[in-house]
Amino acid sequence: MKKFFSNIILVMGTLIPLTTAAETLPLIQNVNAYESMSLNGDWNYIVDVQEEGYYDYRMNPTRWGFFQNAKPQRPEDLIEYDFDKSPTMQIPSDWNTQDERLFFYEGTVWFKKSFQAVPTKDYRTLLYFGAVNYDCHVYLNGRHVGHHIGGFTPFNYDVSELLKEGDNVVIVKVDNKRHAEDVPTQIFDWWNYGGITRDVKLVKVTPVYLEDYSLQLMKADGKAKNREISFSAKLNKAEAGHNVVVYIPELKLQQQLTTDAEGKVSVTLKVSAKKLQLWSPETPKLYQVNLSLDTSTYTDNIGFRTIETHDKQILLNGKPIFLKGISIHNEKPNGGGRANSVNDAHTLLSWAHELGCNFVRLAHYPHHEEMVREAEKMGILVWSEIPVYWTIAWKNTQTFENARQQLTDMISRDHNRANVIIWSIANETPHSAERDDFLSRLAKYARTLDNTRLISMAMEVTGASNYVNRLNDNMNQYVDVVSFNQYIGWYRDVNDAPKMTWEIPYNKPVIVSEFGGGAKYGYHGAKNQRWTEEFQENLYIENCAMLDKIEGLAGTTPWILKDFRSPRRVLNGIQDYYNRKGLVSDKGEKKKAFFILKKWYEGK
Ligand code: GCB
Repeated sequence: MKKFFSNIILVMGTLIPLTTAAETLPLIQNVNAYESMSLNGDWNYIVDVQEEGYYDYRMNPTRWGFFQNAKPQRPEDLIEYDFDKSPTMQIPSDWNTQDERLFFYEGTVWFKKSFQAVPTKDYRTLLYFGAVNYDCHVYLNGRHVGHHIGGFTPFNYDVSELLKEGDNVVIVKVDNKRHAEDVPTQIFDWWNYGGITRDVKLVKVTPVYLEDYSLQLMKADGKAKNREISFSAKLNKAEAGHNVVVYIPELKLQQQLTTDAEGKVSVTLKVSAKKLQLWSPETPKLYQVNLSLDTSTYTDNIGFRTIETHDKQILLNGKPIFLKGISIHNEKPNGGGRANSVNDAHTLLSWAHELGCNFVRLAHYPHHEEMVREAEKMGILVWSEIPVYWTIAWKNTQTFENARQQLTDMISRDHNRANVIIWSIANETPHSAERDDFLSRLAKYARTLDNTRLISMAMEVTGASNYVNRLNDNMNQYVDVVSFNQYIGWYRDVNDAPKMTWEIPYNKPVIVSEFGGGAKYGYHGAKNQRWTEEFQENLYIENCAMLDKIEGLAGTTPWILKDFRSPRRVLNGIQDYYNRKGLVSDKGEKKKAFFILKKWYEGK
């Protein structure tokens, strides 16, 4: 019976191709400004180890897959799955911390959510996902909506043609298996949390809407009486004659514009320098900006600041700033699991604030949008990164396209955030001509998307002898800020930090994007005893003193704020699958080194 039934599937599957019935759209800017219906909450899920919900027994995609959400119609019908009888999981979340059977699981899980909708003819509906890790197929009412890869960036589809009045079913196949040609690649030092990890919603838009807009303060001489804000916007359609108004009530700035044939507008707004309060860590001022398109209005809160470099200095609003930073993973503050709420963001950033930070490195991939927005409200500058990490498949064109898409989506989501000052294109990548080609193309591409911010990447120190550390990376010419990770006192030269000297032969600002060492909270001993808080404390004392000797040091982001889950950290009783380099434990307890860094930052 089973065999016969499977054959039919095979025949049917080959005869009728699986087509995509919705349109993948460029990311909508400021999705929160739109009326939407949240699809967060309980979703049924089925763990599908061999992907039988997608492939038939000859490994051909089957049209009878789980996305059909099939139900027996007659008593004799054989259907070997039932979403409605399957367990539920709270979305957004990662499956690893929601179901103990899935703690180490890497593979496919299907998710299903039923919901009611009342579509109207005057509006279109976008199905929006904040992030899904890693590879997903989305289906609505049995039809394929789209395929997305990349675990940390948002995406949206126009599902208007598939949405029905009344009952609807969205099904998502999520696969987080690792592959050498993916971004990130097969190995990385963080937990590969799978699932629908960020918000899901249905967003109501007018048929013509503001797909993207940008407001950016132009650089100017410190003595300039007037400042210029450049505004540009783009519709989702290349249509002329639409009315766009940009209005900043507090500055009494208003401009009415009409779209050109490409559906675009742009203008330079002038404001007196005295009236404009600049965004900075001390005064994280955001202005309410009202945008309207024909009869619809949208609101955003936007800050105005400039960021640039001059020789070895980073200048915020024209003045040198030392970036007192800390690296952070996008993990919940208490215990593991993907962070996905404003509260998670607030707790993590409050610890950074307490450390005295004015800067965070959001490693090693784009964090959830609330993390960036919360940091912006709290006056914390941001380094944002894509997961081009370690050994990427540099020669593979699809890998490059994947990285490029993740960069595009990171920049499109956050390019109106005043606190984001650095786009990072990579972390600790091994030198080769292919890598230089890949990364230099990415850097140049990033500049075409945003020429107002700084480009960087976390490099490595490659030449070190007789305590002389030399940075020598061909990528120096493509970045604005030369950043590198170094682990003196942990992976290298324990207790030799005082002897180290540094040669960074580039006239660009320098950020030490990582340093640190592991300690288990509450484990005490001598300062040369690995894993004790005292060892880590001493490492910070010696490293901070050493860093003070680096010429042109413009900032640091030590590794890392909080202990985080990693499958590479297997030492029983100490690591227990946590990277222990946190200044606070996985439960939020502060280790001794926290206070060393805090003190060093107080003096900066
Ligand atoms: C690094 C990596 C970071 C690791 C860290 C470590 O250089 O950039 O992702 O977690 O070292 O703890 O070894």
